[in-house]
Amino acid sequence: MNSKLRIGILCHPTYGGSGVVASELALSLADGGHDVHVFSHDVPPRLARSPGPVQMHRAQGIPYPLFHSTPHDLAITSAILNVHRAQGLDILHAHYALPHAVSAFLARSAAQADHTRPAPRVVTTLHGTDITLVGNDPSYAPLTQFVIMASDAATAVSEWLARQTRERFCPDMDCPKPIEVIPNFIDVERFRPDVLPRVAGAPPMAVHVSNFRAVKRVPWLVRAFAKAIKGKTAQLVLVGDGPDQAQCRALAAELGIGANVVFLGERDAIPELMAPADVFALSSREESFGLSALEAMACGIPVVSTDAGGVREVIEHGISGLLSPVDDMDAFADHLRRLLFDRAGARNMGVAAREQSVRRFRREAVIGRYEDLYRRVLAGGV
Ligand code: GMT
Repeated sequence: MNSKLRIGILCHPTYGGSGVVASELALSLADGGHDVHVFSHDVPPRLARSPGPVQMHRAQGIPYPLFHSTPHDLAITSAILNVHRAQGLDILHAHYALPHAVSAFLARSAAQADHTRPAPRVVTTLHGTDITLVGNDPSYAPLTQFVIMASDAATAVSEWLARQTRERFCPDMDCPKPIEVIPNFIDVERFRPDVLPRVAGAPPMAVHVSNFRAVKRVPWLVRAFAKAIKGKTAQLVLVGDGPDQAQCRALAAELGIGANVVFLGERDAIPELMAPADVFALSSREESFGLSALEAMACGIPVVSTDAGGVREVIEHGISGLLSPVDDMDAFADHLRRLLFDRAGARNMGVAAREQSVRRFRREAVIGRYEDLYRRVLAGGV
C-alpha cells in the first residue's frame, strides 16, 4: 500500500486552465487519501464549489504604502513555511512558473535552512504563457529559466510546450533538466454528453469558453462566425469575461449579428453549457493544450479550432474536430459552417471526441502519473 503524501499545490485563482488543472488535481489527490494543501491569493473557482477535503490557504499579505502592489508570492511562501513547520510537507507542486515556482523554490530553501524536518521537493508544471508570453519576456526570463532548472522535476502539459521550453530556455544545449510531458485530464463523469439535453427546435449553437485575453482572439472568432452563418441562423454562446469582451459586443453589433451572439460572462456550469451545443469553437493564436476543448470533447461536442501549438495533441483533425491554419479565417469559418449545419456529421464527430477524451485523458490515469512522479522525486530518482 502506498504511503500518504503531504502535498502543497500553488496556483492562480483566476478563471483559466492552470487554476482548473491545479484544483482538480488537488481534489483528486485528496480523494485518494493524500493530505493536500492549496496555496493561492484567493480561492480558485473549481475548488470553491467543491466539498472535497483540501485545505485552502488564502495568502494575500498586507497592503503597505511602500508596495506598489501586494506581494502575494511572498505571502504564499510564508503560508507554506507555516504549514511545513507545523506538520511537514513532502512535495510543493507549482502550477504556472511565475510566480509559483519562485515561491516554492524560496520555501524549499528556507525549509532547508531550518534543519528541523526534511525540506519539501519542488515539482513545477508549465502551462503555456508562463513560457511563451510572460516567462520569456526579458523582464522575467532569467528567473523563469532558473526556477525551472532549480525545480526537482518539471513537467509540461504538451509535447509542443516541452519543445518550446527547451528551445526558449536551452537553445544551445540539451536542457540539463528533462521536461516530462504529463497532459491535462478530464473528469468524464462530470463532463458527459447527457448532462443536459439539446433543446428540440433550438437553432444550431456554437459555444466558446475563455478569459477573453488577446491570445484567444475572440473578436476574430466573432468575425469568423459572421462569415460561417451568412444566410442562415445560428447562435454563438460566449462564456467567460476578460479584456476583449467589450470589443466583441461592439463587433457583433457592427457585423449585424448582435442577436446571434450571447455573452454569458463567467460561469461554473461549464458541462451544462457545453453539452447542448453543436460545436465548440477555439480561435487561439497560441494554445499549449486547450483544456476547454477537451472539456467539450468529453461532453460529446466536436471542436473547430485553429491548429495552434499543442491543440493537435488533443484534437484529431477529421475525427474529433476540424483544424485550420492559425490565420486562415475562411477555412475556420467553413469548418464552423459545416458542423453547425450538418447535425448528423457533428454528432458522429462528437461521439468520436467523447471516446478519445475517455481513452486518452481520463482523470484517474493522469493523476496516477503525477503521484508516480512525486514518489520518484522523493526517492531521488528524478
Ligand atoms: O498559460 C496561460 O495562458 C494561462 C493558462 C491558464 O491558466 O489559463 O492556460 C494555459 O494552460 C491551460 C491548462 O494547462 C492550457 O489548457 C491552455 O492551453 C494554456 N493556454 C495557452 O497556452 C494560451
